[in-house]
Formats: sequence, C-alpha cells, structure tokens
Amino acid sequence: MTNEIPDATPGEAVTDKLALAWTHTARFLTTASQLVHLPATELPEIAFVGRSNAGKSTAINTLAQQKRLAFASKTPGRTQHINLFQLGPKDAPDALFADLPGYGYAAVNKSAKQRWQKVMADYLEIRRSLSGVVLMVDSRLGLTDLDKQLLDFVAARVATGEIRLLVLLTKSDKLNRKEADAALRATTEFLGGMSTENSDVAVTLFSALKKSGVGDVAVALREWVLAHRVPDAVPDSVLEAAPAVQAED
Ligand SMILES: Nc1nc2c(ncn2[C@@H]2O[C@H](COP(=O)(O)OP(=O)(O)OP(=O)(O)O)[C@@H](O)[C@H]2O)c(=O)[nH]1
Ligand SMILES: [Mg+2]
Repeated sequence: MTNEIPDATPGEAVTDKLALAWTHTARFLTTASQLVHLPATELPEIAFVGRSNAGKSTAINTLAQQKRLAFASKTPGRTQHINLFQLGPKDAPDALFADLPGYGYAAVNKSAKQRWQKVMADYLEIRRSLSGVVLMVDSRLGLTDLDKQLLDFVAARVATGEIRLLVLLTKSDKLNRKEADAALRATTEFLGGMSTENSDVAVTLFSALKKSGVGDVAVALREWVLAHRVPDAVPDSVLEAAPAVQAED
C-alpha cells in the first residue's frame, strides 16, 4: 500500500469516490484548549461548529469512515477542546479539520460555558487559516439564536468568499419527507440573506445513521480545498479542458 490518494486531474469533476478517499485520510493531529496552543499552519482549515449534541463529532467520523476518530458521545458538552485532524498524503498534508466545542449546553456552569464560547468566538475571528465553516444544526431544531450569533461572527468573511459555509441539517433520519423539506426551506431562506455574488454558501440534509448526504458533503469540502490551492500558473490541461466555442453556431 502506498499512501497515495487518487485525485481529480485539473478540470475534472471531483467524484464521491475521490472525495471520500480523501476524507478517509483524516488522522488526529493535536488538541488544544487555548488558541495560542494551536499550531500555526498554512493549510486550509475547515471548522466543524454547532450546538452541543448537534452531531459534529459524529459527522467527522462519518465523513472519515472511521468509528472513533472524533469522540462522539451521548453526553452533551463532550468536546471541550479544539481537536485538529490532518488530511491528504502523510508527507504532503493538504487540509485540516477542526472539531470545535459545542455551544448552548445548559447544564455546564456559567464560567465554563463562557470560556468555551469565547474560545470558539476567538477561533472564528483570529484563525488566519480558516477557509471553511461546516455548521451542524439539528434538523429538528433548525437554526437557533446561538447559531445565528455564530453566523454573525463570520458573515463579513462569508460575504467576501474568504470563508465558505456549509450548513448540515443533521439527524435527518428523524424527519419525514415533509419535515425535511420544511427544514431545508427555512434554512435556505435564512442563508439567502448571507449570500452574495462572491460567497459560497450551501445547506444540505445529513444523516450519519442512514449515511445520507455523506458523499455530497465530502465532495463539497474537497472542492473547497482544491479551490483554496494558490495556483502558480494555470496548467495547460485546464486550458485544454475549457469548453471551446463552437465555430458552426
Ligand atoms: N439518529 C441520529 N443520531 C445522531 C446522528 N448524528 C449524531 N447522532 C447522535 O447525537 C448525539 C451527539 O452526537 P455528537 O457527534 O457527539 O455531537 P457533538 O455535536 O459532537 O456534541 P458535543 O461534542 O457535545 O458538542 C450522539 O448520541 C449521536 O449518536 C444522526 O445522523 N442520526
Ligand atoms: Mg463533539
């Protein structure tokens, strides 16, 4: 076995298979309780954020097709640190996933709650390498005030396209078709207010239990990372793949 990862050649569409082979490479890098302890990095970082118990750790495990990569739990507030995972070839990593502490869990004491929420707010504001945010929202609850506050933190950079945004309506296995459509519609409507010509904002239903939405999410994240690569020069193969103007029309 080599640790080579099949990749789309420039200009070729990223398939589910290629994207899932990439997410499968996720491995634990480090954990930090304070921002200053996070390693400085040039790699594009994708943060998984959301209310406690929304399914962040489970989504990371499902995307990585690994049972215990991120620590998922029935006990809300389980993830109390920022956990970083590295992706791509071992000798040439190309992205990081960050599993962030959940917010909004009522039972933790006030000072602990404020500390976590501050860590997260600071992270979103300060982390230079942040290139994408995956916001997990329990599909039965929809966007709550705390989710909207979080979106406020990043709205300016989402508007410019500096940060990409994907909202996962998690645990969609718990909804019937009609409820799922309503959840999707309400979230799409809210996100419409954040979208601009330059932004990359999307929402999708997701179920770790039924494995639905997994391929689509992997493709979206892979495309973020590929788009983030600063090209030295446009490769000839891309120019050749560009649609030619048809002469006879
Ligand atoms: N039915 C169903 N349950 C899910 C799904 N995803 C997660 N869960 C359950 O929801 C609970 C919370 O999941 P976690 O992934 O630990 O949530 P988290 O957002 O990481 O929570 P914190 O670390 O506390 O912030 C667990 O009991 C999961 O098994 C899903 O797609 N369907
Ligand atoms: Mg967690």
